[in-house]
Amino acid sequence: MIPSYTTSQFREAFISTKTKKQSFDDEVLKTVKNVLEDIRARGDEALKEYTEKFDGYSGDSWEVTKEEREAAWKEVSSDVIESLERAAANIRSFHSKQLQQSRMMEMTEDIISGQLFRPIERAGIYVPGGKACYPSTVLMNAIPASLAGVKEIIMVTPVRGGQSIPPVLSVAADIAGVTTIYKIGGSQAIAALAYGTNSIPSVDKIVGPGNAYVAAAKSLVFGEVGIDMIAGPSEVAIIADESANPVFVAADLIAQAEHDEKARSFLFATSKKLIDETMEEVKTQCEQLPRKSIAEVSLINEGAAVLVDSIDEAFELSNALAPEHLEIQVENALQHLSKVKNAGSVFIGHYTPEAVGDYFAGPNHVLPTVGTARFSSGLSVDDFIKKTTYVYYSEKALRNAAPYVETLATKEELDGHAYAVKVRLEQ
Ligand code: HSO
Ligand code: ZN
Repeated sequence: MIPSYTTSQFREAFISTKTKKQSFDDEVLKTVKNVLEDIRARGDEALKEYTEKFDGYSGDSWEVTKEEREAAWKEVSSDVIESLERAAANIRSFHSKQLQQSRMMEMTEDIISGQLFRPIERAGIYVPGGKACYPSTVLMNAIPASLAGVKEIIMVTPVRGGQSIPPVLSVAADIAGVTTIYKIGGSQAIAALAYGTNSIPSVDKIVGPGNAYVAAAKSLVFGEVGIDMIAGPSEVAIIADESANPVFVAADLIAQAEHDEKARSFLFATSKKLIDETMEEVKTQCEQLPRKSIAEVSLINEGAAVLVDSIDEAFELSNALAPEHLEIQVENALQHLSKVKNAGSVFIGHYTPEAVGDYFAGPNHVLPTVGTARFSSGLSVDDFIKKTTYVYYSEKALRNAAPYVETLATKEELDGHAYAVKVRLEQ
């Protein structure tokens, strides 16, 4: 069911810059531009119209009230609450170690320099409400923000065919420290967060996944507000040798594929036997899968199995691809970790399925996709922190620096700069 590729065919199809480009459909961009302009111009009035039209919600207030948030807890079963709380504890523990103190780089009598680390004031978290309604994503987005010290964490999510949001999202929001939840979604919600309306405050940065409209809206408001990333389809690359269990490998390829039709599942294996057995397993396991039709489309259209000559060749391929998730299912897997150059998150050994990281282990599951792990990283506390540099010079220090600053300023024909130094030393 998963097509076979040679290494060079795989490179051509998935790694070449020609095939990797992420772009938005013209129609989507046009629609989103209109929505953004409309919300900027007409605020709440436009937001109400779009929310009625797209989400079927006609209420006058978008905020999920304290009472609604309390009531949600009674609608979610205790095993789900316990699992969310345990996952949250692991995510919190992992991310808390990313926190850094403001620091001084130099401190003498005459020169002090350093960096101030300050949280952004207000963060907006987009949580999809359609096919992909993931409470785990609420935890992954809000916990780093809360640890960073963001005062207001504003979550937006659309209602689904009614008046309220899924209770489990509200419970996850409480566990993760979300301050306010608004029942809005789509590009109109991104516009409201970016520009602010009378009832929705503008934020400094918007994070979280969404459909093509949400992604396009985030890319268009970027610059006026920060964004985390433009996420493409989710992907996994599995490096496997003959020690791998085809049942496990197949399960992980399918777990990726069930996300959506565009999800990408790749296997780089050193053993033909493993590939053949994995293919058989994929067929068998897909039969039992409730999301069989999604997974099959994804595996057939977007998947790939590549027979490689060696584990090292598999790593070369994987580094060139820069997958969002990389699984290393080979003997002594931990010893190969140092070969990873480009990947969003790595899952090591036969008993570390991506699923344990998606929900529970602690690292973030909001990760760079479609090769962007070459230059960017998964969501972390850093996404919610600004690093302001500072410097102090005494008169003596300025005197020592003056000739060099003046020379460079003169070279750049910026006499005003040179004078700003000179005038202080002349007095
Ligand atoms: N694999 C997804 C995250 C996720 N999986 C959420 C299940 N729920 C992207 O990393
Ligand atoms: Zn997943």
